[in-house]
Amino acid sequence: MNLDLFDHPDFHPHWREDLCPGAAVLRGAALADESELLRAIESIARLMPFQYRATPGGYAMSVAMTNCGELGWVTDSRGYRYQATSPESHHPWPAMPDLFRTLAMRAAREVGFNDFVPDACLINRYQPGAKMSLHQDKDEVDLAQPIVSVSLGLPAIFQFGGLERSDKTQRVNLTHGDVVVWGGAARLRYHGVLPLKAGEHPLTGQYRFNLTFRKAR
Ligand code: MD3
Ligand code: FE
Repeated sequence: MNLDLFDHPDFHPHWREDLCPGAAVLRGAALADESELLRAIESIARLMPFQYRATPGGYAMSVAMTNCGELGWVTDSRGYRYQATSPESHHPWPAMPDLFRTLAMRAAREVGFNDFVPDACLINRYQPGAKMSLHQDKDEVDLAQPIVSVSLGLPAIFQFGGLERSDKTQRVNLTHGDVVVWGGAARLRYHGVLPLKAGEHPLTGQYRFNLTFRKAR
């Protein structure tokens, strides 16, 4: 009989890397749920297809997006905002799967945000070349609540800056299964994602998915 924990197929250790006060990477924290998370993304995308939205300034985003939960993040010529329905179908976003909510709440709690209950989950899909320019997340009402992000599929280089756009940025590799909690002093820091390098991931093919969980209202 083999009692070695590391030989158990469902045992996934994860470890914490603090980036700065308020921001911590939980490396591998989503690995135990990888298949279920990806199946859920597929079923959400069947109901609410990924869209390439336009920035308020009229640029087409290279990242395709959909949402689940009570509120979804959207952008168009009228601006950035959260809304309860899809701009295309006017239907409510699919419910947030319990697994998503539980994973996000557990991660936030591990970093000291004990009352985080997300009401919005933005699902970003990157293909080779897709990027996200340096920005702040400030469309949420309560900036004391953190944001939790889950990376799946191809790896990305994340840029983490300061409170001013011109502050120098550090690069952080985000790979399949990483969960990051961004709160406190890190909450309003500029951040972005460098153009995705082409590759083939055994579970997601040419894509990277990122789930961002927020308390929007
Ligand atoms: C740091 N998404 O959707 S998640 C976004 O990988 C977004 O798709 C990126 O930035 C992605 O807005 C990065 C990591 C993240 C999210 C929110 C933050 C980092 C953050 C808020 C403050 C500081
Ligand atoms: Fe962001």
